Amino acid sequence: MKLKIAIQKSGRLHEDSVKLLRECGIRLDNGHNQLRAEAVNFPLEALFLRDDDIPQYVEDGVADIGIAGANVVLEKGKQVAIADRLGFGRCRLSLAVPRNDAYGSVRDLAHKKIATSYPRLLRRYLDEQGVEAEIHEISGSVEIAPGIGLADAICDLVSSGSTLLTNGLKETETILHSEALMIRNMQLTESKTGLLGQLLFRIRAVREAKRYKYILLNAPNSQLEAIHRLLPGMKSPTILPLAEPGWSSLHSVVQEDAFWSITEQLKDLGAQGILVVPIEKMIA
Ligand code: PRT
Ligand code: ZN
Repeated sequence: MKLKIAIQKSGRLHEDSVKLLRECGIRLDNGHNQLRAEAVNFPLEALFLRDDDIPQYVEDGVADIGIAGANVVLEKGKQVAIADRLGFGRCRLSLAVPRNDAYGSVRDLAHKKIATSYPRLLRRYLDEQGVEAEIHEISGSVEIAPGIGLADAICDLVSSGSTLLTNGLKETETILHSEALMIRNMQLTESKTGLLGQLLFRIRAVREAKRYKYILLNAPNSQLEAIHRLLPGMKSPTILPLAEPGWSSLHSVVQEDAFWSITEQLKDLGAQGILVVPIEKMIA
């Protein structure tokens, strides 16, 4: 019995999805097969699909789980559950209008024509805002619609904003913040639920590890307490005596962001030879 995971075949989410599995210690052996791959060291099989099809395959149980953007999952509205948010593939679904248009609020879009590949999410947003507008569904190159007179505004994914800029558009409202999601079939068997639990446990350990660094430093014994207070670590730091009398080596973990704000204080307390190294997995 294997857990079947649907992954984007190629595109923006493919690399990060495969990398996530690899960081979880799961190696895919796909030989020359472009459609599926077996994991060599975990009971898992990957199916490579177009991202738009992933929610349907997971709903139908062709795949047990899948990785797709929240934008796709919510737009498709299939009966699937969200198992975790994965933190990559971040973007936003936004409204944009020609740069030179006067724009005060979303009310200005009333009775206008808006081009999008996300009619369902856009409809929901406009309804919430009480704005009546015409939604024109197109499947690609949405950003050129206003320039060729096809629409007055667009609703599309944005990350850096450069596509909007080069097409003479300005972003006016964000209707969804998106990232890759792990979705799951609603009727997984008990044993597949168990396997998914193991996978999610690894994913969280990898994610947790990325937030922290392992720190090693040497310090005079008299300052160990003060340094320990700056570095709460996991539970308590490891302290090893150095060959030089009165000195110890202290090992702990520290949040990446916090580290930069305490470096000066550590040095003021006499810490020397500070090493900060990445952690691969972290299980609290
Ligand atoms: O072939 P398949 O159907 O599988 O792929 P696809 O072409 O439909 O999707 P793909 O690979 O482009 O994107 C897959 C997923 O990546 C999306 O569903 C989002 O969840 C996520 N993602 C993250 C993005 C972007 N960032 C993004 N910037 N998807 C698309 N874009 C496009 C956007 O549509 C616009 O054309 O990039 C352009 C804007 O980018 P900026 O940087 O110029 O603002
Ligand atoms: Zn797609």
